[in-house]
Amino acid sequence: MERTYIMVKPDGVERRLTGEILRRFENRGLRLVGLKLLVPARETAEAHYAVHREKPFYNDLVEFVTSGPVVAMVWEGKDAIKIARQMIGATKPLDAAPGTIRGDYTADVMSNLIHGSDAPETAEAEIALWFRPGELLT
Ligand code: IDP
Ligand code: MG
Repeated sequence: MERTYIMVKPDGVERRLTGEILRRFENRGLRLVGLKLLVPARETAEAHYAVHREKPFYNDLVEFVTSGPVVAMVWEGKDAIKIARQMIGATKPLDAAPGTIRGDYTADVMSNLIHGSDAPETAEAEIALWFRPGELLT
């Protein structure tokens, strides 16, 4: 069993795509073990995207992800990290295949609706960053 941090970004909440995204994860058979709606604090967003802090888009990215409410979630299942990344689709709009969340609902490289952890180590760090242990099912 594996856990992954998934977040509907402010554009996804604003566009009323939260239900559609939840439905896709439920249909795929992953188990929801944590869920909350919040406007991210700047420090949380900066820590979440720390790996990108030298990138030219970093400041805009932090601005974007703190611009409104997000839906923070933890999903559990066998190979949950890779399965979620597959469902989310590629970062570059041209590479985001139809049938993926990004490929079906966005063509913007930054406002791309959803985040998903990319590896077991980042999943663990992101879950700890966004959730207290008591907020997650066991
Ligand atoms: P990922 O979300 O698919 O893992 P990353 O490369 O980790 O993609 O980038 C994190 C986030 O930064 C992306 O989801 C997107 O919102 C934003 N981003 C990535 N590349 C660019 C870019 O070239 N311009 C603007 N924003 C970008
Ligand atoms: Mg990433």
